[in-house]
Amino acid sequence: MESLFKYSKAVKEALDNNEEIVALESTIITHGMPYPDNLKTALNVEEIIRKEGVTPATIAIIKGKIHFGLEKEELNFLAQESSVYKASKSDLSYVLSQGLTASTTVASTIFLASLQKIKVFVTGGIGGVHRNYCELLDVSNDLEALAETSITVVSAGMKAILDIAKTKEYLETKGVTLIGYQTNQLPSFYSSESGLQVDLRLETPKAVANLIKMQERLQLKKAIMIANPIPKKMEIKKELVADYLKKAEEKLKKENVKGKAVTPFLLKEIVKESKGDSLKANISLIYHNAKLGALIAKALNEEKSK
Ligand code: PSU
Ligand code: MN
Repeated sequence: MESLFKYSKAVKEALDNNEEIVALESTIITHGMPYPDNLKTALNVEEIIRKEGVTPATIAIIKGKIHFGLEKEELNFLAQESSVYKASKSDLSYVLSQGLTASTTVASTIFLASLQKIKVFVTGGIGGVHRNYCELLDVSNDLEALAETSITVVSAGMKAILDIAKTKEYLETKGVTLIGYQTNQLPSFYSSESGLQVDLRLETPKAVANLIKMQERLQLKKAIMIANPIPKKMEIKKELVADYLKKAEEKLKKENVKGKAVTPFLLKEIVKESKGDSLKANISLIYHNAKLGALIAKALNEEKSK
């Protein structure tokens, strides 16, 4: 049978030599940001990771093949093509068996990364329990995937458009370890704080690497979520975000947007409401996460060689 997997040269080499890799999702590129910011951000994120001597592996599905590491033309295509499908875990077999092209969400990316034994994944913010949860049981598959996958996810918390308190509870129920990186507060994506405490806190990439090693010794097949607050000078105050979100939600209701279109719709509306400030914040938090993810991957490799 023909292989489902395609590797960029750099990722192939890193996998063969057992070198550090950081996995990246592609829905941020196709649905999370407008062109050309999406392309610029994707390229910069990869560069930040490379600068630390770690290999980035952006994951996406192109013509029915799972790509680990994208060439520049492929990134360029995904960034500009507006009809690319957003594939969560429930869409994977469909997309692959139909030979389609799709971006991968946090859920599907961490699943695919774990197939290659990649241990660290970086994103902006994870999906979670939506705020109209009681009306419609809209809970991102990201949370189930975190409950089933051995990988460390570096993010700036849950996306601000979600019910953050419920998402936090859900993670606990599912046995996902939530760590505040140099913070006692759960960050909330555009803001460094959420008003909610995190119980567990770590200070260094090495401490995170030790935690990952322990999780492996225990064979706990759960994700570890590292909540890395957006740098204070780039943050948007949470009261202001609440304001933007309220307006975005009114529009969502009026236009009756549902399902997988909800997250991209709200993110886009908040960019408009904030006159681009939220996009700037989104970009800078991703860069910040990329750096930390690379440092954790490096620390993990140092621990391994001891
Ligand atoms: N973070 C961002 N922008 C995004 C996403 C995350 O900064 O676009 C994407 C991720 O791919 C995440 C998805 O997995 O949104 C969640 O969507 P849903 O609620 O439909 O599961
Ligand atoms: Mn959703």
